[in-house]
Amino acid sequence: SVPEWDLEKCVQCNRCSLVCPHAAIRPYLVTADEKAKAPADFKTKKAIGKGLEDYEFRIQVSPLDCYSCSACVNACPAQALTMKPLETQRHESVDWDYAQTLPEKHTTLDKFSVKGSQFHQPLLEFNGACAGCTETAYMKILTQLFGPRMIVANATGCTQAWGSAMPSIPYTTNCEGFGPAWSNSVFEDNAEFALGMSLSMEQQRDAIRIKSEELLGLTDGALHDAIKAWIDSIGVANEGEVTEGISRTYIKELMAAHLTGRAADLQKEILAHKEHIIKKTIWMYGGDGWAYDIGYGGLDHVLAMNANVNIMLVDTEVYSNTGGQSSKATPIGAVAQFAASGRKFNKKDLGRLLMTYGHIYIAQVALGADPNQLIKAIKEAEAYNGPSIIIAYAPCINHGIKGGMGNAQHEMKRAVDCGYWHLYRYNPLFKEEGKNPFILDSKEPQQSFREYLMGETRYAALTRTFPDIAEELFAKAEEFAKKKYETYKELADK
Ligand SMILES: Cc1ncc(C[n+]2csc(CCOP(=O)(O)OP(=O)(O)O)c2C)c(N)n1
Repeated sequence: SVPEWDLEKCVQCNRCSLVCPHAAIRPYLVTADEKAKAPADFKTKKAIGKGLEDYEFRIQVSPLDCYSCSACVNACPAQALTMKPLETQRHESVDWDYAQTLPEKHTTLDKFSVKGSQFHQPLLEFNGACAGCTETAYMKILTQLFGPRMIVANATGCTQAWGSAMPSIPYTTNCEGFGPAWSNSVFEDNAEFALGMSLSMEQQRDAIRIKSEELLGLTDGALHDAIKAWIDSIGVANEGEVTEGISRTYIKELMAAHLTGRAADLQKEILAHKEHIIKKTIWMYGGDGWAYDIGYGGLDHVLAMNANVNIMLVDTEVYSNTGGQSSKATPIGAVAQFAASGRKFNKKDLGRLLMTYGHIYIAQVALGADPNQLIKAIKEAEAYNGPSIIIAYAPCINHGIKGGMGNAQHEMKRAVDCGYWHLYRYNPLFKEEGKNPFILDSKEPQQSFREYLMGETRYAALTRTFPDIAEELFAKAEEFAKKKYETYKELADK
């Protein structure tokens, strides 16, 4: 089965696209001219929203790329998507092919919003992950926000397995040929691998800066202004986003300029390395087995320095790729390999450990619980001129969620509502402004913690296999979660 879109019911929120693990359902903005040239059944409706007045709107499914997980159907607040047998939807492939030819529209819609982000081409698509996987959506949105200037250092694990099912690679490029540069290292040194990339990028960009400063004194007019604007933008707040347009102008002016003598030599040297003019964003990506356990030494080492690197840590609470072994992120009471009678120890609180340094941006997020908080955290982490880590809750097929992985996004919400997973941001910049750096984004838990546990086989199974231990461990788990929330509340109230 694949989703069928009901144009009448759709409210154009783009949540379906946000949660799709495989980028097989996407929103499109269509001009009148594009509509006129479209296949006959390429139905559209008037786009809603400020700045979208000139466009029609359409949700397009790729029936042959969909994995049938139903995550989009479950995320839709308007029941505008229904799963239908593939045979009834095959014709949509023609529309999908046409949608792929439509250029991305530049609107005034905020890129850092649920709706706005989804009009940007995902530069991660049709990966080899399980149907309903939640790891993929976190990386997908990063590629929508920063993809063309993004470098990814991927630790070993599921993220690397579905991210490089050789010879096919799900990371892709936009129409200008730019996309994430991706590479994979081993568990043990992924953080150092990313640090090396960061140092290299900085050196190469600095070399451009030195040459640009010399060229500035040898030029006038539009080129002079472009060089000056670029030099002045180095080190400003939110540099990556700010310098994108400035860098493009600099490259354009430099390419068009007719220079002689020393200026011409500098022009040639700078243009030979023009890919370093735009500021890159470096992201480590990996699971809890990497970050909490095997790669923790390196992670801690790199975070303790002041490099401008970012981490997207997808916490599945087990070593997913090798079949679900327990890690230090596995919570007390959960059944995993090497913990057949339930894990006996509390989960490591990685975020709070790292807070002791004071200079690291840290966020805990869960897409299905609060996508706006996730996007806010991503924006702040990338803009922060220092190390940042986002710890993202990523329910996994190993958890045995009731109703399957199509419910994984709801499961994240349930986890937050019952106090199993907490949302927060720790931003050292707030401290500089004299404010509390810790913001608790989770509300007081309202739902039943025990009911949440019983909705997942990794917990529920223990009541059958080890009923005596189960009761004791679940009580401890609940107590631990409560204490954790109280601690976070204290931090937030300081
Ligand atoms: C040093 C080392 N030990 C074990 C392995 C085998 N291995 C490959 S992937 C993996 C699981 C990764 O788990 P995690 O980091 O949590 O990522 P996930 O698969 O959950 O995304 C393991 C144990 C390895 N590659 N290197």
